[in-house]
Amino acid sequence: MHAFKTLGQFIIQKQADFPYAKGELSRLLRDIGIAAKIVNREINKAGLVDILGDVGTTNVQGEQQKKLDVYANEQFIAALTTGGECCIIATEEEEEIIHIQSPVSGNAKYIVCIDPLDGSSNTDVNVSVGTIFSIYRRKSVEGLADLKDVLQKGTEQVAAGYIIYGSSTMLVYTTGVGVNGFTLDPSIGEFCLSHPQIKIPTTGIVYSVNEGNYVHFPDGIKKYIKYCQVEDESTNRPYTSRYIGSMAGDIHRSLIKGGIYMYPTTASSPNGKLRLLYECNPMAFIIEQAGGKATTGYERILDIQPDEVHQRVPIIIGSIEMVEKAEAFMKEFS
Ligand code: AHM
Ligand code: MG
Repeated sequence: MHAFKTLGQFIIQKQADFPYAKGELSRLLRDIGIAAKIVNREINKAGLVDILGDVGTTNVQGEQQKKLDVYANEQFIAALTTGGECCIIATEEEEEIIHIQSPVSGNAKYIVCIDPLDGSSNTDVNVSVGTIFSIYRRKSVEGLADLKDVLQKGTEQVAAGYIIYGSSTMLVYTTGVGVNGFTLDPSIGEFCLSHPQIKIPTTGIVYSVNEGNYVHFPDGIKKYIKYCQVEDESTNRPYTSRYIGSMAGDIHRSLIKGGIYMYPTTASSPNGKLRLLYECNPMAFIIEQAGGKATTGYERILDIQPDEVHQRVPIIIGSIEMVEKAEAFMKEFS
């Protein structure tokens, strides 16, 4: 008989990595896995029911909210609230952090930063979207946790992960001891371990960037893109270009096959587009844990001290040799 391991079984087994853990983090990860399955179900039938398109409201960054954005946001908040392990949620969809003050979570010790549905402009056209999350332990010891507990450096993350709702649905996460990937088996409704101990190749042949913004990129990025396009047999150039427009999907491809993903500064986004707390930090933690690298071009992503919840940063992330090459171009030309 083919033995498989479910996410739930794996999480419990891995609790042994944290001898003093009382199981709260395990329960928190389990809750996220359950919400992901509910969101997955809704995304799968999105074409069938009246759930595509805009709600007509805008979120804190002035972007049109999609019905599925709102749905996913509600599901993750509900799962984290009832789970009782989380005291604050910071979500892309809400300007203010959410204090969970239910009797069970009044003194809970974890903070969750989450982008409930990333790349959601892709849902109307049946292209992969994702959920990205990051978990911190609260630092304050007395009273209610507050904003300071949320504004921690990425190096303080205790866990991070993403879910891709793609041709199959996958959950990938790290607790700081390697990266493991699980694929949802729809016939049994369980995430099953399919990609144990993922290591990102040290180099690859794919670069991923929205080249439509080329004229607005810093010179270092422009020069690096040109480098990717030059013919050179010894380094397998010209590289291939791939861009889904769904961060989790684009970075997942690099994680499995090797590659580089960039969202640099542009004229319209002088700090880059992607958010530090619930997009860049979790992806950076995962990629570093798999042996890759994540930088702004000048600074390690995980070392940035956040000043605000929805802060944006430029990012270059992926296979270590490719990221270091892009960094060298940034140093020389930008
Ligand atoms: P979102 O959180 O509003 O969905 O935006 C994040 C997404 C990323 O998944 C993706 O990599 C990027 O935005 C694409 O942006 P662009 O369309 O500017 O290339
Ligand atoms: Mg997003």
